This record gives sequence, structure tokens and C-alpha cells, in this order.
Amino acid sequence: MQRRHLLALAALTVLPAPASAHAILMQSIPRHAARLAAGAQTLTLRFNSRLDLARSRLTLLRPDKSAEILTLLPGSEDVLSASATLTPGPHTLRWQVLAIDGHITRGEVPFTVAAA
Ligand SMILES: [Cu+2]
Repeated sequence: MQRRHLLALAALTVLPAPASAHAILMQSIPRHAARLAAGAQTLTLRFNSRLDLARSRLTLLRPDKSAEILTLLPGSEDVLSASATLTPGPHTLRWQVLAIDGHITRGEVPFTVAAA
């Protein structure tokens, strides 16, 4: 009985530590592979962690393969958002963020802008 109790305690102590605060993308507008209308749009990425906004960036890859670093809109500390005027064709929103735990994560959200 006592031995079983000790084993249970030992099992508890080897549970993984709480997940670190790497920034993980929780929600994006547009969503992955979404179709958007052409024109002015606000692109928004929400993360699970506070970000160092000064060291985080959004880059828009346009249909002509040009890459534009977007100016971030002020907002809450777990969101990156920016405005862009979109033309028809395939796009990729590339993000790189520094979480407050000092770790960088990055990823891409591809989407398509439909002709009007
Ligand atoms: Cu981390």
C-alpha cells in the first residue's frame, strides 16, 4: 500500500513540465488556403503567447513574387495585424515572431485573392 503510494508520487514527478511559451499560431484571417476578395484587407494572426512586437514581422509574398514587410497595426500583445491592398492571385503571408520566452517561431499562411 505504502509502496504503491510512492510509485504514484514518482509518476507525478516525471510528468512533463508545462509547455514553454513558444508562440504558436492559434487563428489567422485569412485562414490557410482561404479565398479573399481583392482590395484593402486587414490580415490578422493570433498567437497563444505574448509577443515582442518590435522583433516580430509579417511579410506578404505577392503574386508577382515580390516580398513586402508589412507595417504592423497597434493592437494586443498576442496579435500581429497589418493592412494590405490585395490584387488577384496567389499570396503567402509569412510570419516570424519572438515570444516573450525568447524563442522565435515562424510559419506561412498561403491564400488566394479572387478576381473581382
Ligand atoms: Cu519557447
